[in-house]
Amino acid sequence: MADVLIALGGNVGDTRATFQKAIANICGMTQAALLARSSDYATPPWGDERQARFINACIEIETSLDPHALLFTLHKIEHKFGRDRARETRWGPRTLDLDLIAYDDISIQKPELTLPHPRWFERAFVLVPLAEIVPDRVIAGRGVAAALTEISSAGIERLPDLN
Ligand code: A4P
Ligand code: MG
Repeated sequence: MADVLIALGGNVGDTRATFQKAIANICGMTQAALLARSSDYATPPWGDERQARFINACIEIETSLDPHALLFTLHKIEHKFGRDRARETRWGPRTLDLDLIAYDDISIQKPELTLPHPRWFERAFVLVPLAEIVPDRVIAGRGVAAALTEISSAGIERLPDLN
């Protein structure tokens, strides 16, 4: 079984409801156990600032799928929840983005799958939820909580749990 960290993001539609359903799909479709789920956070748009704020979260799962099969399944789930890559711009609005942050300590350097995610430590919208669930985790030689102290998390708001 592999220990996997996944970042969720979205800013089109009812993103928090999408996350709930997407997490159930991730566990169902990847034969995974959900080990941890962060709170949802409202985050200022990064990259292209002329769009609605995002909701972001992170989960930790345990799965027996290999990294490529897992990414393929995540893409299927993005599509199921309305993601249309053909119509979107890089860093632009989307219903659901599922990024693989880390898969055990595996390192892969391919365009279609880079592990750990090459930009995980640069983005507060990933680091804030990640530090909530795995503050002591070391990814590619960097501690999660320590990485968070090196960037600004201005404007990020933790949202109350949904009932
Ligand atoms: N790919 C390679 N490695 C990975 C990996 N570890 N996990 C490939 C996931 N995918 C990986 O991904 C593009 C290609 O990367 C895929 O075909 C996959 O095979 P994508 O998800 O289609 O592209 P993207 O999400 O537009 O680009 P990228 O670079 O992942 O950017 P972001 O940061 O995910 O951009 N602001 C806030 N506040 N919150 C957000 O969630 N998200 C974005 C999207 C922009 N601004 C944001 C947020
Ligand atoms: Mg992505």
